[in-house]
Amino acid sequence: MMRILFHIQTSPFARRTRLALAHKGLTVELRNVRVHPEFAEESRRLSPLKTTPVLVEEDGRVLGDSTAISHYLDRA
Ligand SMILES: N[C@@H](CCC(=O)N[C@@H](CS)C(=O)NCC(=O)O)C(=O)O
Repeated sequence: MMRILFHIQTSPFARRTRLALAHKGLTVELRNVRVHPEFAEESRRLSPLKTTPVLVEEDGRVLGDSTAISHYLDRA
């Protein structure tokens, strides 16, 4: 399974996560929740925070909050 990022193109929180992933050379499938309502639903189902960005790791682990995602990527 590929790493997935549920995001909004213009959100600074999402941009921060996209930059962190790019900085680490990690590839990700981007799912824009504004363009595709079904992605918004899926993202809300996956994360209790109900905000974007939401990162789904290759092992299925779900991470929310751009700060927490950055810390996780730094450790991983
Ligand atoms: N602390 C969160 C904030 C994220 C956030 O507020 N995202 C907005 C979009 S820019 C959102 O999902 N809002 C939808 C909502 O609050 O229901 C983070 O850093 O990821």
